[in-house]
Amino acid sequence: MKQTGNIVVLTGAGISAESGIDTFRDAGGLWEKHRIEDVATPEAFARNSALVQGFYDARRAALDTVEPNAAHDALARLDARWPDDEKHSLLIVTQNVDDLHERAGARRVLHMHGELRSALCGHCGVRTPWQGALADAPPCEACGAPALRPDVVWFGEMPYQMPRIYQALAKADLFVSIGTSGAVYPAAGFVQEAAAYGARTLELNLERSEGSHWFDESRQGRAGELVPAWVE
Ligand code: BJW
Ligand code: ZN
Repeated sequence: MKQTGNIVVLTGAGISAESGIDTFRDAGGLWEKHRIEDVATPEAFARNSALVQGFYDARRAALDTVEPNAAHDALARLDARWPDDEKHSLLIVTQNVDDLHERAGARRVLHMHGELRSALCGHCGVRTPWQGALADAPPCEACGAPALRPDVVWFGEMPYQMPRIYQALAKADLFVSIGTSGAVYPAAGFVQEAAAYGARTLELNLERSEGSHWFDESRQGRAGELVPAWVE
């Protein structure tokens, strides 16, 4: 068994649920009006950009009304105390587009599915910090293309920073997955990737997920309880 110096944490919508942000695949909220597959695709944006912009504008505005919870706080404490040297590293890979890890104080965070508080030029690829609505955004400052889009990764698009993630998985001694259903690839495959390189794997989720059987250990409960208990 390797030591647990190199840690990769993967987070999903379940870690922000107790902050009041709806998850994608649980009952309730936004997702009963729109199937995620119908709004989170480039085809949906091409078909009805107003619908898709409105969907993300509402979620961006809602960020002002929520706060990090005990699970985000615990990961921020882990980040603050975990060394970064030849024997230790930490990478928090989040699938979430909210900024609650950062607001809790975590620094080693990678947003593989993009960020609500960023806008992307679909023409030239420039990414710009963004707070307000995109529905009435001006043209791209870099190339003049008319419409900026949400800087999020839709189905069929390549998630951000995959080489860096696979490098971290390859050297991981411990892989911990928190609050994700394991329904969306490539993130759903990270557990097998890490295990193949010899990492111990741990799942913390409200219920058993589609990929639970891939983990060495799976604990069921609320992230706000399980994550502080694991970190401390
Ligand atoms: C709690 C809790 C509490 C609740 N405490 N827990 C067939 C096979 C394999 C792949 C494919 C396939 N067909 C198509 C694909 C590819 C496709 C894919 O995976 N499709 C699946 C539907 C099968 N993937 C892609 O297209 C990706 N790109 C890609 O593959 O590029 C090529 C490539 C190849 C190889 C390497 C690299 C690249 C892109 C996927 C983009 C996903 N985008 C979204 C939208 C982002 C913007 C936005 O936010 O709107 O990302 S979709 C949505 O799902 C969002 C999430 O990040 C993602 C994952 O959801 P998550 O976080 O797991 O949420 P839920 O709701 O599903 O689960 C929450 C969990 O929390 C539940 O289990 C609850 O129980 C739990 N929970 N309360 C603890 N209090
Ligand atoms: Zn541009």
